[in-house]
Formats: sequence, C-alpha cells, structure tokens
Amino acid sequence: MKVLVTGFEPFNKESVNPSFEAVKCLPDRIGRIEVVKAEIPVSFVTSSFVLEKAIESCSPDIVICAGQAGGYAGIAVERVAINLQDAVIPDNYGIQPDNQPVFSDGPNAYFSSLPVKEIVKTLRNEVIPAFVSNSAGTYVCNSLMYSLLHLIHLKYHDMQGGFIHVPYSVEQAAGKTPIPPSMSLQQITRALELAIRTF
Ligand code: PCA
Repeated sequence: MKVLVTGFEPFNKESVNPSFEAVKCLPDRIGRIEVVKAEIPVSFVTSSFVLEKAIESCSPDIVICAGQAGGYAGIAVERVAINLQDAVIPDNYGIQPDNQPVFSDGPNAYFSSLPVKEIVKTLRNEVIPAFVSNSAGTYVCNSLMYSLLHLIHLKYHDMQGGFIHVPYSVEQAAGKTPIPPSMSLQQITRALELAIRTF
C-alpha cells in the first residue's frame, strides 16, 4: 500500500510551513505502507497540477494533503471541500480569486474519503488535540482538497483522499504577539503518522 502525503510551501510572510516541515520528518515506510512526499505551491492555479503530477508518478492508494491553519489549537481533519475560491490575501503568485468556483462544472462540495472520525479518535487516544472540521476555508487548501476529490471522482475511483490542517509550529508562534496556539513539529508529525496508521 502506498500513501502520498503533501505539505505546502510557506505563505503569508512565514519562512516555514509546518505542514511540509512535518511531512519531511515522516519515515519513508510506516508499517506496511510506503510513504511518498511532495511539496505543493501555495497557488490557486498550479497546486492541483503539481498534485496531479505527483499522483501520476507514484500511483498512490491514499492521498493525504496537509496545510497550515494559523490560530488553530489542534489538528483539523477536514470533512468537506467546497467549490469556491474566495481569498482574503493573494496566493504566493499574486492571484486573489473573488467568489470563483474551483471547477465551473463541478458539484458544490465533496466529502473527504478518509476515515475522518476514526483519525480524530486515534489522535485523541494518543492525547493529541484533534477535531473534525466542517470547513477547510475558501483559500488554497480548500481548493487543493476540492481538486483532489474532483480528480478521484473523475479518474481515480479506487484512491482515497482528504485534507488535514495543522496549527502553527511552536517556533512560528514564539515570534508573534499575541502568541497564538501552536503544536510542536514532533507532535504534528506524529499526528500525520497516526492518520496514516489508520489504514
Ligand atoms: N494553508 C493555506 C494555504 C496553504 C496552507 O498551508 C490554507 O489554509 O488555505
């Protein structure tokens, strides 16, 4: 079994993105599951192409995309992606959609095909703060999650996929005033590993 795990490049003046920092720390094998990693640009235009290329090149059974949710106090296992791009700040390439669909011919929403409640339960059993989130927002993370689920719907019926938002790392939070909630990279990495172990 193979899992593709992705994290994003830094955005919004941060020098790191805890999602990709944690992905990089994952081992290359977790039990019987091979782990393939990829970094995704914070781009409304290219993020889905980079993800699709990674899927084409490694043919994973499962795709877990991760992103930073600054201000969250726990791991948010996303349940739903909506067909909307509505950005408060431009992406890293200057694109700022206003009330646009991700795909004009797509349905309003897709549900994650990851076992979201089971992942949350597993994390909580290991004393990692986690919750099921019913909105991945309207920025690039939601757009990537929607694109992934659209791709699964159109082309990769046997693949399972979804999205996990992670808090700021402790190092990021330490430089801000007031100090927002955060989680250690070690704990974020452990959360992703446990999510993979639910398969
Ligand atoms: N978080 C942003 C995009 C990239 C990331 O890590 C989001 O929540 O949309």
